[in-house]
Amino acid sequence: MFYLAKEKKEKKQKGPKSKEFEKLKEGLRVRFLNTAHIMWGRDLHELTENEIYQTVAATAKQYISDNWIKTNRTYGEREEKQVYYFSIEFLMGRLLKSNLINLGIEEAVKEVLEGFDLNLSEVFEEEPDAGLGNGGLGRLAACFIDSMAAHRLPGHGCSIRYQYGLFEQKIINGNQVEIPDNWLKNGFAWEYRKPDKAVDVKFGGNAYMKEMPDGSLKLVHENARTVMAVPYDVPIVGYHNNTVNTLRLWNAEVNRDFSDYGMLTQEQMRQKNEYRMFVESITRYLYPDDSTYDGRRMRLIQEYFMTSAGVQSIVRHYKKTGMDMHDFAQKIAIHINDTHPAVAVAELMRILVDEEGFEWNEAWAITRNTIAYTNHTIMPEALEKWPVDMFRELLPRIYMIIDEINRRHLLEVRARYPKNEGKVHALSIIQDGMVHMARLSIVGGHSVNGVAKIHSDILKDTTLRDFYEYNPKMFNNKTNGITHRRWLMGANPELADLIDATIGSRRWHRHPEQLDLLNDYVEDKPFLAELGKIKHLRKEALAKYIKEHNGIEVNPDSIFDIQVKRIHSYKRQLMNILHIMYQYHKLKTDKNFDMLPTTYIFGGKAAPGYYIAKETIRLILAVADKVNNDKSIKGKIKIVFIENFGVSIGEIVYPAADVSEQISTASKEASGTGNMKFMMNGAITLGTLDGANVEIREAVGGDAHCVIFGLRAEEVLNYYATGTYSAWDEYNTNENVRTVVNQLTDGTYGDFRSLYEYLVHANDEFFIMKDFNAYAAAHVEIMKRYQDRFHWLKSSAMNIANSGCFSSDRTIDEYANEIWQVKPVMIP
Ligand code: B1H
Repeated sequence: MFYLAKEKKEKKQKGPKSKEFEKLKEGLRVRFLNTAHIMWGRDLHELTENEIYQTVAATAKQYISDNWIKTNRTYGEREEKQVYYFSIEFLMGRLLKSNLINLGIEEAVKEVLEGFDLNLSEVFEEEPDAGLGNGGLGRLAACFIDSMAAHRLPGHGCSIRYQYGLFEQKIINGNQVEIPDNWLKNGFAWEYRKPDKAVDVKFGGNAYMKEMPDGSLKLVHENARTVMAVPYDVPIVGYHNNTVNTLRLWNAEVNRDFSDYGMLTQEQMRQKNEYRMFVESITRYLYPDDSTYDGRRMRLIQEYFMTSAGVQSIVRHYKKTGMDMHDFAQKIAIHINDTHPAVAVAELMRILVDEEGFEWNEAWAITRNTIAYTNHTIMPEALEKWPVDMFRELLPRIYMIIDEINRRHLLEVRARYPKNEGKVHALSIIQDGMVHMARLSIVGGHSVNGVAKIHSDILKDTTLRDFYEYNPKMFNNKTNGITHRRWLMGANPELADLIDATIGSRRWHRHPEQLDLLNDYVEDKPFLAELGKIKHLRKEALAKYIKEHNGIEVNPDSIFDIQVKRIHSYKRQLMNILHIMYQYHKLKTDKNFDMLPTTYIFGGKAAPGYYIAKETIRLILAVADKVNNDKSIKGKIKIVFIENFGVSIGEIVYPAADVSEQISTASKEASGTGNMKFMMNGAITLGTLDGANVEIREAVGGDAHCVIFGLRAEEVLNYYATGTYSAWDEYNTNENVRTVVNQLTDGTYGDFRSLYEYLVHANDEFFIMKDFNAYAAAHVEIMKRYQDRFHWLKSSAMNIANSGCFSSDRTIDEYANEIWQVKPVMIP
């Protein structure tokens, strides 16, 4: 008996609960109608779809605001320790559905809307994604604030209100084209502008110490440009509790007295206009780089802008509650997500020393005890550093403070390692004319963590080795996680219902580790049959999406083999498409070759200036065009590139996967989080031993329920250290690879000399050719397993059953207990 979510949910409402439910519905109905009238002054049936969406959101906000006020009051009265998660990206996606789920009113809203002939799923589609992030780093921040609220932790986000989020990707004539993401054009339904909480942020000018008549020194900062930072607060709703935390997004605006245009000379007018242009450009764009950095001046301006505004507003609020500044570190934790907010170290010092009159040493102790840092990459080229000249010109006082931090730090280093200038070189925050932000973050904080076990180990052995030796105790690991509320309950309600029905309770909604109760059913045939049906349903839904958006027919009975993530050389989408070219070549030329029908699905954006990444997209599209239209292969291979992949499209894609492609060069992917979303939805991982794949393999009990291939991290690092890999030799000795690599230039798919050169003459930096045969063998293994339906479904079930440890609820508990020292707070 296979049921759909709908029938099941109706059943849930019957019985003793239903009276309460009817009351909730009636309340909602009245509020919804009133809200429509107040907002638009028109009747419901006259509203556009977008207006309906905004009305539903505004109705939901009425259920949020009471608890928001209560939460803030409770935190203040009880003087509870607060956590602030600083991140230059928060990739939130849509909020309506997750807010309704967290409020526990999704079903009621759905039925109320049905009463007006409105469909809630269609209403959801009206909301634009808040795309204020690039990929994993920004989505992690979004999952974390969801989990903090779910666990009643007093934790808030701090970021930038970009006027344009990550660009919208369009495929035009086989190439990626970037369209500005004007996500605010109809307003952002969830934000509250708080002009009374604005703070000033200063750039440029001259800073120096001036001697006072009494002989003391006082900081003077003259001729700075002052920018007004105005917060827009977004409520973050806890799951079925009363907690509502805050995501504070900062917007840059011209100063309060700006519009005073009286009696200005032409020169003054010009300066005023130039100032306005400067201010308005600060929060205009999100930089579209992922896992790499772009040393542009405006980026440093953004970093200081949000960090200074955030730290100032924390201190202001803290003082308002009447607590003693000396206890600051006992009451406040500031977490910096990668080094983009690393200037928090110097900004907090500035406030404590210049504004609060603290002695350096005490200010330093408070700062270090307050701040903690997460690293997200070992790739040295991705570590942020800024030229001293640029830094000092833009942030003169902050530079002075970093210089002093470094002077004192190096005194200690020299005391520890006498006559060892090599160590000074490796540990100095300012080195060779650059300010090293990871070094500032480590020296200025009390904790450094990586984002998966293997990543944290590699950090200690390679990128941050000298710092690890200098202060091993501060290093730790916090394996990433994803919110199971969005990525399982929200994205795959049929699967969530099957789990409820199978383990006989919904306790896993709050305690996702209890998904492991499913381990008792991984060989249960009726359960597996239902699981198979649900997967098929999700594949049909994705097939429909693909038909509508790509015009391509795909067969839901084929294997759905999916790689969705940012396009990056180290993630090796190029290896994936080369392997598909290999299979196609075999189908065409080798009568003995056969394969199971497979739909290869790609999605992801390339940074606009990343040539090889864009060429990779162009290749995928060129191969798709040829292969999809070749009738002779009888549909054995279909290739789809999903345009504009992001959070909301992900919610359709992850549940539909049979195979999760996680094929980064070992050692390069710090963690990955898409791998966890696939696993939780029952896909089998085909991956390298990189990032969290290592822990996924461990969690599912080894190689029986995932397929691992390729070079190990030690081997990769050893090749780099010794320089012994020769792509040219690999090309010449590996016939499979040579065949397809040659097709890049012989016109089979067009001219891809770029990629040919990259592999053969630029020495294939990510070992695509070296890992190619192992990757092909892994696909053979996948097909072999897929034919055994019972065992395949068992593996799928094993993946779901053991995915609970990848809920960000687990991750957040570890941060709370081991780094932040914060406890849950009950909101009455
Ligand atoms: C990750 C970034 C990143 N690592 C710089 N590093 C950026 C670096 O705009 N910038 O300057 C933007 C992003 N992002 C990712 O973080 C890792 O590659 C993933 O493996 C990891 O899962 C994710 C979350 O920890």
